[in-house]
Amino acid sequence: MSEFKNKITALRKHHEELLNRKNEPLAWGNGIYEKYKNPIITAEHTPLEWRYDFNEQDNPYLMQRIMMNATLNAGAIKWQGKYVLVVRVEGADRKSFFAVAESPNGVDNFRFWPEPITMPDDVVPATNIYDMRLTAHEDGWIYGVFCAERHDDTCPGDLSAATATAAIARTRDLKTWERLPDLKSKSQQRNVVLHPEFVNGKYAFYTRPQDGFIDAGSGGGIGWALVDDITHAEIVDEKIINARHYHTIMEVKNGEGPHPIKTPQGWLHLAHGVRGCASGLRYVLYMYMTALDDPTRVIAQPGGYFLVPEGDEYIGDVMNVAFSNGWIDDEDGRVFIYYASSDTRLHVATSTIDRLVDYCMNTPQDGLTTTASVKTIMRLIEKNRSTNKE
Ligand code: M1P
Repeated sequence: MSEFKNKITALRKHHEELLNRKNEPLAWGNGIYEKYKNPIITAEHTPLEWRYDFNEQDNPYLMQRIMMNATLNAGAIKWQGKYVLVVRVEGADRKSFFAVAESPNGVDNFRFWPEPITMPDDVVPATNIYDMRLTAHEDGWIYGVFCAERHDDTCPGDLSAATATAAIARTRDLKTWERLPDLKSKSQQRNVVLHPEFVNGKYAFYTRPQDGFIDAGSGGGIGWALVDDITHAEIVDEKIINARHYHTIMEVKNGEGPHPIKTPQGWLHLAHGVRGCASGLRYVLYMYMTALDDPTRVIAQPGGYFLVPEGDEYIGDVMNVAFSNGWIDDEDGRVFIYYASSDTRLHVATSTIDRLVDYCMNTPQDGLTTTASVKTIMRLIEKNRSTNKE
């Protein structure tokens, strides 16, 4: 065999070993969920055919002709018995695109489908698209709501001025996507999520109004808006349902993660909160619950964060970021939480509906002052003293 063919064989073997690598839960977590030893999808998991030209004449050095930078912020769905992610893949050219990866068990053996998604453009094409939230809606369609980023042409001299808009597409097979017009809104929008059920006969969106591309500014938190026609979606009334507060994990920004999971006790929400510090912005995940009869009424809000970047997760393209826009609630009550670390690679954490509801209902709320936090700790100490006496 030629040296070139040997190199290809070794490359394919190395790639297969990575794709087939078993994952294991880490010991000694927090009891709320288990994190896992390995990331589930990295840039190295992308198919070799997307990166290498295997023609010896054209690529004698077997170089990567197209490099991949990151695999992050994936929408998630259980589909035909498989754990399926619509991954945000980012090339070395900084453009993100969507690609489907599936696993037989949700924690390892993720494999990309052979081709990335070709997403149709809206009337005004976007420069970049990312962070799809998947919703299997009761109308029968699977919707993907994602951010469409365009240059802000009101600032012609500023090459980093951009606008964020919520884009909407729908599919029945995750392969062919019908693009609908972008969500019309007075403000910029990112982290927009479609609720899975009709509310008062309308489509319901979790929103995140923001003053600028980066700054949430006067947008007070996670919002909610009802829309009559998803094929011409427009926000007319928007109300904030999960507000930001001073000196909390979501002081600067927050945003809905995947669509909430329906449980007998209420809707279970996963979201991200952002605060500023000397090393930049810190993105962490948090949870809350809303009432079944009114998904805008918060019934539980555990204080502080739920999941943060730890160890190697802290390092990457955008440091100190944990972000999630996909989770799967399985038939047996297990929940697979897919999160990205530092905008670089994807991980899974596993829990159950029961544990997550318990976490939401029984974790003390943030009292918003040091005095309140110490009182909360003291109450637990006293409780443990009386338990230990029994
Ligand atoms: O870089 C961290 C995250 O920043 C954005 O989130 P938000 O809109 O809340 O600031 C998104 O661009 C997200 O993709 C990214 O992970």
